[in-house]
Amino acid sequence: MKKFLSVNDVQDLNEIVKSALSIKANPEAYGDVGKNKMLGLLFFNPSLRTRLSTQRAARHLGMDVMVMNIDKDGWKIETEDGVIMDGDKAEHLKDAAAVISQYCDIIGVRSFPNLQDKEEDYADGIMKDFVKYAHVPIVSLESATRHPLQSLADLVTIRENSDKPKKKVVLTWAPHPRALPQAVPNSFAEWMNAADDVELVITAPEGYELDPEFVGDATFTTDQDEALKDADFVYAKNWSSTTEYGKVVCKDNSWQVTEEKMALTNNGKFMHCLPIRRNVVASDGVLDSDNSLIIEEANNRTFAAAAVLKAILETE
Ligand code: AN0
Ligand code: CP
Repeated sequence: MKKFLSVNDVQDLNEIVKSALSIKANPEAYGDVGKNKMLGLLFFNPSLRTRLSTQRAARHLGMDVMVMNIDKDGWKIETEDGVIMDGDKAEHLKDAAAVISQYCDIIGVRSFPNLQDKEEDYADGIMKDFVKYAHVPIVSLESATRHPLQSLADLVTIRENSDKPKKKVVLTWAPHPRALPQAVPNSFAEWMNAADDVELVITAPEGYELDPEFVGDATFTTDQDEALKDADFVYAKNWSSTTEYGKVVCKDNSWQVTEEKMALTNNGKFMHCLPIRRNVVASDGVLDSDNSLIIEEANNRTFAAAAVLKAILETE
């Protein structure tokens, strides 16, 4: 694997899920794969799970890691091409990416959308520029449009928890006081559509439809109760409006995932990428129930990241 930005960078989906599960079963078995290799993790935005689980993954492979809050601790980065840099930005992304490539064998980048201009966000400029200007493989730690390490961990979690040949997976929008990116639901939909054992249903209020590129052949409905019927997995996530891009339009609390909502499912398991606002997105009763997979899902981030790093290291 030469980069990891979306499901399209994965040659064999079943193989990478298997690889993650095999590392999980025996995390010490691959301790030489990344010997004398350096991973750089660059954060333009906050993170708990991605930041820690990816470091843990690197350690399982015997890799060293450097982490940088590039937005706070580095020079202010210019991304425009050909500009006269006489403003407040001291370093161009093309130089930073090339320099970091001198120190690192793989670079991970987290960069959220600005949620102002959809076209600009969906162009995913920072991630694409790192791919263009770095000399080493780039791993997305969540871009403006996708969160592939999360989606791989989600698929691993779903496969671990059901061997049904077709699992009904429902991606449901849920309320949130702030405007959040569309990267997690986009990416989740894209990965679920690529999996042969998942029937995906997406439910969200009007104006929150995801881009057709990500919805693919999934069913979309604005009727959450209808969607939840017989679900094997319920994946909750807030995202900001599509029609009024980047805005919070719907504040309807009846979209919160509660025990009453979960009762509509087929004894369904509950998932969320975290961080989650309790009793806003989903109730304590759901999050702390035996059917909640949130902590195992976060645990699987380590093995998803390890499988991706291993696939890249083995390609070099
Ligand atoms: C981010 C998001 O919604 O994309 C990160 C989730 C992994 N969440 C928040 O900003 C709360
Ligand atoms: N799920 C996830 O990516 O969490 P962080 O934003 O804390 O890394």
